[in-house]
Amino acid sequence: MNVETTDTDCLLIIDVQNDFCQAGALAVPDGDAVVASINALSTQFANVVATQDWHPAGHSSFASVHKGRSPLEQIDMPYGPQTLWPDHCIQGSHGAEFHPQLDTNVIQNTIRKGFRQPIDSYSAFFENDHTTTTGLSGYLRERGIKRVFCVGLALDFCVRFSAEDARREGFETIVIEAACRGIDMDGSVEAARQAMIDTGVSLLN
Ligand code: VGL
Ligand code: ZN
Repeated sequence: MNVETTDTDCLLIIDVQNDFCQAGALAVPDGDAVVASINALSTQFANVVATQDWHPAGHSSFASVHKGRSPLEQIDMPYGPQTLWPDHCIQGSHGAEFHPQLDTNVIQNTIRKGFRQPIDSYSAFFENDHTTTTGLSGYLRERGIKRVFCVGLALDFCVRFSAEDARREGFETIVIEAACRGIDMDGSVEAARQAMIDTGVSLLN
């Protein structure tokens, strides 16, 4: 895919990690397919940032730490509803590493998120309490970034919430759908697309 980019555009590569790809702990259907598209895109951007889901063992988003709970169930956390997941992207594990074919040389900065035990973080900008910041907005602003192009995994979770926050933070925001894949539980991909559109995010396919 060819996109016209300027030096105030940033490609934001979200969570292209082994655990979200084939045979991973939280494999996104066809997740590996994003790697080639992202590698083709990333060389077209002067600014490239990636995120890495980066949980401590026993993270509060893991179903395994909630007695009697299973992955994909929802629970109430102090900051709101939280979906429970299989153990995934544990700090330092193989599953937390970037997909081996992802071109990481072009990545200028990596934002790690979800490293606080009591709180999950889908968005690259704010944790799930919508208050605790990762510092990404300030970083992008200081670098003069005006437009953020989001790609990666999963479209209906981390890509969605990153894109919505990017827009709310004042960046023009585009999700390149061909370079994303979703988990898609209970129509969550369609819900995510609608929510992103309602927030002012552009979907490019
Ligand atoms: C993600 C669920 C849990 C994602 C991360 O990257 O979309 N989803 N942690
Ligand atoms: Zn996670």
